[in-house]
Amino acid sequence: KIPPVANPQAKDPAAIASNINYHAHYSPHFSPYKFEPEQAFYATAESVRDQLIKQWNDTYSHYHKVNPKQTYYLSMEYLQGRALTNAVGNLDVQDAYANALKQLGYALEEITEQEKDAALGNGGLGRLASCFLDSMATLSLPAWGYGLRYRYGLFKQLMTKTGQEEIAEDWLEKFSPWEIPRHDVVFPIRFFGQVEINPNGSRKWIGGEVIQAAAYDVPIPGYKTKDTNSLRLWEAKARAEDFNLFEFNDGKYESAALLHSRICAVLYPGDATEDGKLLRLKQQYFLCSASLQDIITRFKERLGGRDKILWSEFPSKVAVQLNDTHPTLSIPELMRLLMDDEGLGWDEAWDITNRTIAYTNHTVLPEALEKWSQTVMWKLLPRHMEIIEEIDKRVRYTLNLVNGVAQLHSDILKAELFSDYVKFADNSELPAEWESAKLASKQQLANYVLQVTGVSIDPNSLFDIQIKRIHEYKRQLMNIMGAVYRYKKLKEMSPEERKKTTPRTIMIGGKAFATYTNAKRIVKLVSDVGAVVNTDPEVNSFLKIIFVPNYNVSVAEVLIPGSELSQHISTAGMEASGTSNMKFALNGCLIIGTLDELMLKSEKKLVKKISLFLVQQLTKFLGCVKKESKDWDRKKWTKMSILSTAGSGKFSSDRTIGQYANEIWKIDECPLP
Ligand code: 26Q
Repeated sequence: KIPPVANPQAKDPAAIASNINYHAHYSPHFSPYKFEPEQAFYATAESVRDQLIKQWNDTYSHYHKVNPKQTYYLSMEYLQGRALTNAVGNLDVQDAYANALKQLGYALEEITEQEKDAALGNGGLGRLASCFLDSMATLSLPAWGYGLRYRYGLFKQLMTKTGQEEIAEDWLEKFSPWEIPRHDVVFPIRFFGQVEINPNGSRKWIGGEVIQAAAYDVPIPGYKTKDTNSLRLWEAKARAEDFNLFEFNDGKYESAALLHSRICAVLYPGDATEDGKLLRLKQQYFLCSASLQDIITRFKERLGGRDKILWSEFPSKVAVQLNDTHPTLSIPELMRLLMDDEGLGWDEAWDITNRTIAYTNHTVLPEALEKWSQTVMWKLLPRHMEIIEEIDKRVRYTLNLVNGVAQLHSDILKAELFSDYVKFADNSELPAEWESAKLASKQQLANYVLQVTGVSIDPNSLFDIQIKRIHEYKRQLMNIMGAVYRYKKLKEMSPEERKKTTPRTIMIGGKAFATYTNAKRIVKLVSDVGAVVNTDPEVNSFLKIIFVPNYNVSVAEVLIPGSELSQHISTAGMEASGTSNMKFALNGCLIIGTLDELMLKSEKKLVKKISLFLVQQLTKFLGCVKKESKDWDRKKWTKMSILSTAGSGKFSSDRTIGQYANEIWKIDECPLP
């Protein structure tokens, strides 16, 4: 009964329903005779995209006209998760779409669940990049993300009898309604080859192999603003002229051009320790070169009517932020482009590069820093190696400032900060409303756990959660040992004694790197311990242990709101900052964290080495756990929960990005009128 109408700016539910119906009929991805949830998702997403594209185009023309200083965030990873809920929320059309879908016979939640997570990242670093994109748009900042369009993102974790199995996550299996292929944006990327020295002394990188970087744009809407920025993802393509058809006819199908076009095939799934592999290095250079060529092209397009390029103005138009060491080849690449292509001298190029590029560090683990052999580097990027050696010579003895992800601020939770909020938390109606909101989230989480594991958990038990990549330094092992201890204690108790304990549901989730044997053994151990405890009728109403499979952004969106206690128990000195800790705190969850000596002694430059033994730590850990149970007096816990949310404003990524904009990038907002 609903007519299909192409009305991209539809705002009321009936018009939106018509637009969804239009896409179901005229977007050529599916048979128009089917309108099952999957088709309904794609048609809905395309309808939402209509709205995004208008704003996205307007934003681009606005930036083009105003020509503000713009930030470019370069990251090898973006953990975007699902886009539909985020888009309807940010466009403020959630109710309208829910209504429209109702007219078409669906609930919005049923449709949003159809979407696959875009998991082009591993963990904290990738998710931080995605949060930052969101905040940059929300704050109306002229700021874009650059990344790679991996054909396969992070693997999907399947739990089998033998533990974790990895299967490819085909996020592009059908297609992504959120990307716009930009056939007009293509840059050549060179690998290997040699350096040619001209009679005037200038140098040029020639020969080797050249492939194409092709752009795909993902619109990033902000919250309560029309500003819609871009995440530009590069895909590798072979150039037609590089196909040697004679060779191809001879049966040589694995031409260099074809091999190179696989650069973006897969995201490297290692989240901390990985050896330098040639393909990874190629990926990194591919991202840096394509993005910088694009940035320079845009700078030249926006000269404001002048025909002379004033390179000294470059840092007042461009800020580049490097997400960890992964895109640091941007530094010699910008130097190369400025010197070899644009003809600048070293000093001028170095001054521009220094004033343009900033770097954020995400790890304190030395083994997590990628190392490349000089032989490999000289072969793949000969001109860059010359530049790197020159930089090394010149800056070896100068101090360079970088910013870490976390400010060491041990006094943040001091009593004075919280004291302001005490009245607020004691307000008579608030605690009851707070508890009922938390209970509703716990119920949703319990439903989800039942759906994916078949185990039913009690929403009235304490929900104790540890979700993160599985790593020895993150000590999921200590957590599960604590759970085993708890189980043993419960077994020793009399039924009366058991009734006096606080019922608890321990949930652990996370992916283990495929070849990280110990991490995989921990995953298996957690699920095996769960299998014993959960089926023990004597204790299973007091303790349940769940391994939550396939932890990803969407799963986090269910787990974090339902949490009451979360575990951040990494070995002291090992975690750069953590990010989910802040999301838990914001959601009124109490966190148990490592007392990090390094943090307490941050003012002293030298910290004595602390050795840790698991057993010693476990005792302390169990001490904490005992205290939590005592605190599990509803009133007190609710108050702490309220204070936790109230005190976490500082950890908003909007605040972080606001500070980056002022202090590092020196960019202003550029809102659409
Ligand atoms: C390196 C080489 C080869 C292949 C992959 C990698 C690689 C990939 C991902 C190395 C590191 C990562 C991801 C690191 C990460 O997520 N770090 C986390 O970043 C958070 C945000 O700053 C911090 O809060 C966490 O403490 C830190 O662990």
